[in-house]
Amino acid sequence: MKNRSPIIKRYKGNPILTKDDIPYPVSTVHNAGAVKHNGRYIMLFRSHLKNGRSIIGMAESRDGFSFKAAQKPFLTPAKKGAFAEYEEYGVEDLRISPVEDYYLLTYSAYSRHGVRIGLARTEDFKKVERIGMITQPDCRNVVIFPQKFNDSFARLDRPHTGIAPWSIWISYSPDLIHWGKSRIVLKPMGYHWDEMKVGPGAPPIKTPKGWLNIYHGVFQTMAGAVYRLGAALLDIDDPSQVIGVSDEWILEPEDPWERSGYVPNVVFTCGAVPEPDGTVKIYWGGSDTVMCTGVAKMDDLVNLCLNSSRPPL
Ligand code: BMA
Repeated sequence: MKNRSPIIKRYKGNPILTKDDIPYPVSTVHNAGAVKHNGRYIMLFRSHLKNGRSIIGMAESRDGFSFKAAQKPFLTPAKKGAFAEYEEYGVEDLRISPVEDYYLLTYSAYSRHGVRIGLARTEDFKKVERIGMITQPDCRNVVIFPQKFNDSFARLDRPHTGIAPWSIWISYSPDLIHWGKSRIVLKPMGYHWDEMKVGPGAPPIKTPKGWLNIYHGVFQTMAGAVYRLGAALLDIDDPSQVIGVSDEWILEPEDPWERSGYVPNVVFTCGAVPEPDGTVKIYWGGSDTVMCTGVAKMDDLVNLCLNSSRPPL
């Protein structure tokens, strides 16, 4: 067992949330954004409905491990108004960024026009206010930094183009609606575990040595794609600058529910909660089917980025 995830210690009670825990009909529970709000852990998770489209549900916990799902879904596709046209096929993979005294929620919105990112806001996880669609297709995996840089919001995202591999970019905005000054941050590396694509995972976490970015990397095999997690460290004042990227992945599919399910061989994160004791609880979907968690020491992740770095671009 000594080679199992030395960096992230999996919780023994995984999976922590499955479709059997949800009081309304769903066929999966995965890829949850996570945050600690008023001392309670909140997960906003994705569920496939039995028509193959996705909605977002909510679960709460006192300890970050044992979660209870809310009676009703948290966010379902808008039925009317400006958002309806772009959410028709479902809402997925929501991230939660704590900013000042509220939370920004970014989620993939699917429609006949492609996938783009919706931005919403909540203060209490009871009332949600949609703000705008903030990307064109196909730009996904938007995570907003929890603070401004020179009066601008900043985000990492994952645009897609046919002539370069899916990579992580950064953009800035004065008002959360208009985004620009885009720059590339991190690219997949050839013949490496993340060679097919990389995308932002959990919203960046501030550490004394830089912004910790837990991201996903994908490798295409003869048996399909394998999704793993990696770690990168970005400069604290100028997060477009990469200080280091761990050459090794930090988590790969190992448990049975990570190796088989709706989409086999997937660990995919949308949320991580930093703790005052220097650890971080990382939440990930296993095989697009169940939710799992594990604990890492922030210093271990940071040191991996600093001591075994591969070139970012
Ligand atoms: C990505 C997203 C994720 C999913 C992953 C593996 O493209 O759709 O929601 O977890 O694929 O299927």
